[in-house]
Amino acid sequence: MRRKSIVFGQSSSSYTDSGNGITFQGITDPTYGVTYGAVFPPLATSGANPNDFIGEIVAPLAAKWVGLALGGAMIGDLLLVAWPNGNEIVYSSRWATDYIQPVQFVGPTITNLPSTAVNSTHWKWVFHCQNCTSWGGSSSIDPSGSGVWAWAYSNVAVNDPSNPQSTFPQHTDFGFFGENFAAAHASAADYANYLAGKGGSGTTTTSTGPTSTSTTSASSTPTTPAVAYDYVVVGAGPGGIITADRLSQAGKKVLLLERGGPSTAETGGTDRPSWESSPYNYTKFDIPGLFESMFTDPNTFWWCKDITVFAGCLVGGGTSVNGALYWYPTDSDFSTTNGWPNGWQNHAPYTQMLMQRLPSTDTPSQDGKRYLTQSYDVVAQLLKPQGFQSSTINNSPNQKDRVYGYSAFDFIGGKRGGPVATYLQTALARPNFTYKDYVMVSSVVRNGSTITGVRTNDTSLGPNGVVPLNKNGRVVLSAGSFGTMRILFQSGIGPADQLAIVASNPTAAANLPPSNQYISLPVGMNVSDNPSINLVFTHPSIDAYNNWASVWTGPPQADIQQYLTSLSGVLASASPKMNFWEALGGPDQKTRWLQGTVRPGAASINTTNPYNASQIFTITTYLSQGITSRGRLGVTASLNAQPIVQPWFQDPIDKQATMDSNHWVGSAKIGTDPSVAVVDSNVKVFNTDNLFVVDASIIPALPMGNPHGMLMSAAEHAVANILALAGGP
Ligand code: 6FA
Repeated sequence: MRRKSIVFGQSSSSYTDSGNGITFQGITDPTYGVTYGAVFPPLATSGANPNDFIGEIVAPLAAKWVGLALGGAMIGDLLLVAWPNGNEIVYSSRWATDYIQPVQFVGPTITNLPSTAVNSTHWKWVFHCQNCTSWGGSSSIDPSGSGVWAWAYSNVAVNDPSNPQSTFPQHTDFGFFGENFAAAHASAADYANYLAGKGGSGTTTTSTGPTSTSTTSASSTPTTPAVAYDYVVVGAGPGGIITADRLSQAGKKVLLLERGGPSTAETGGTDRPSWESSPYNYTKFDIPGLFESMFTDPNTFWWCKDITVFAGCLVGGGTSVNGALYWYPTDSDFSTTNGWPNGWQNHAPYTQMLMQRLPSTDTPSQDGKRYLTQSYDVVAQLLKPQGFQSSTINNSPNQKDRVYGYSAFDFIGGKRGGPVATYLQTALARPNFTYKDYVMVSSVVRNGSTITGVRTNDTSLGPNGVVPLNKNGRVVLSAGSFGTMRILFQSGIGPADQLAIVASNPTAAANLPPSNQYISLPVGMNVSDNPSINLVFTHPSIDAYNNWASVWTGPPQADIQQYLTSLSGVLASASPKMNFWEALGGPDQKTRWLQGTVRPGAASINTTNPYNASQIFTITTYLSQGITSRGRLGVTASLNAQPIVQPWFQDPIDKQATMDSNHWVGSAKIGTDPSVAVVDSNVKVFNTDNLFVVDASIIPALPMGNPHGMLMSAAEHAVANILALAGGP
């Protein structure tokens, strides 16, 4: 059926490129400043229309590669990709059968036109694309109508820039726009001039064209009415997965949306090390020993590229990429002293629910043995004389003063486990639960205090990508400390200065509610993260495991065999081997807690003194519960999320007691007073009827240990409160 009208965040318009005199129909993406345009020859007066067009991509040098999908979808679509290499533009046509590396596509004939160039600020690809209006898929270009084009952008360079068929990492970002082909026709004379490298008369001819039927991309257009849900949960990190599982268990109709793609093999992930072959199927995210490689690989598609600190953008969120250190919460983690409102102190039933679903282990190797324990032994010798006691830490969570023990993890069966291997799997088995990945939520749609839907970049979910809610339906934001903050800002909820930044971004501004509906709340304030210091030592007994440098490309053969055949050995655990805690007094009479994490190897060494690199180990010391310093998170003009006031050592006494830990909490803090908190005791956003937050951002102050165990207990409690709160679906 012919698509009559589609409204997008951005629709094409006519512009003339002063550099080449060509009048294109296209857009400039406001976030990255990339221009995409096309111009077609005149429509045929009889017979088939021409199958070519002239296109251009003009991008700042920050764009390492840019792509266009000519049917608006990645799969089964003609994809064009280009990047600069020195003063040349390298390009190719590609095809993808899944959300994987697109491969060479033979069919189109692409020729560079003379205005293709690279200068000191931009690169410009101007090209003639022949045999480019159909490609044998379910979509095609109707030169007399309109369609959806998708762009892809990356700030990470391709792997072999001189090779048009180079592989490249997953795009940093992507988006859609409406392309009005009918308005994109040049006169025959102008088109001929354009092909010859001359400008035209500067006019384009607009044709309404014949009204014949055409095929368009099914994946970019809603072909059926949008499905409404009781609950839409945004973000499949630990907070979102637990929330979505419990809501669907209660019989609610639940949609879980995740901006990234698969992680472990169970979720469809395929990023496997070269040293592993069939029948084994373990990805980087499955094999605990590959944790350290997350930070050293060239192709880091798992990190969110629009957040300036480490954050996981794939199913599982942080729990698919983190060190998986897993601590059952202490009672003090949920105390009023630690900022929790009344009603949250009895965490035990929720922690029990968590432990039942996800027990911890301090012997992740499946043969029951511990490996690479030399650093544990050396540090134990240091701690014992100072009165530290050894303990199985998660057996007595409240006993933390001068205690050390083997590191505990939420690995399962020698592989990464966490909420993805447990809660997500039970949710996926329910017919009332739907999971969609590669869906980016920008804002909630609201009418005053009532949320009516969730705005996404996926137009198959509803008109303009808006997912509607059932009667009394609710939205839960679980996009993490940075992601939730950005969605709130783009929904007109937050401090005035951050809403002003959103209002000055043309794409985001179009979706803001009227300013008299803005909700002023301290989103992004009150943020903390553990200040930490890495102390690097050498000791003759240490095996630094080549500082984990070859673990992705080629760890020792014996370790590979042991892991693949029995899920045992060094590779069955992440790098940490020991943890310890101590309570520190301060001149302000407050107790601050110090956590230590001990591991072979070292991430950063800054010394001019000689040392034996094969014998290094690290003690990371963090300040955790009790620190008083707070920072602030916010967005840049292009809406990248970032810390705007660093949270470490704002209070000099924090500093006196003892530097980034990726444990960000507090940007949508829970509390009872909307002047200092963002969500109430039921995790409902103040001054809204049906908007909730369940992720690390609600945590008012750092817990005793690495936070995701405590966060998952809080998520169990939060979702129970949401279900118990009257007025829902
Ligand atoms: N915590 C621990 O307890 N132990 C550790 O060992 C540990 N290590 C690390 C670590 O090594 C790194 C490198 C990082 C980054 C974190 C670590 N943490 C550790 C912290 C822990 O992982 C986090 O505290 C925890 O994952 C926070 O869980 P949340 O549910 O609050 O948020 P996530 O960021 O995990 O998940 C958010 C999800 O939403 C992501 O999947 C993201 O892709 C998705 N999302 C974001 N914006 C979205 C949007 N607009 N639309 C759709 N989806 C979106």
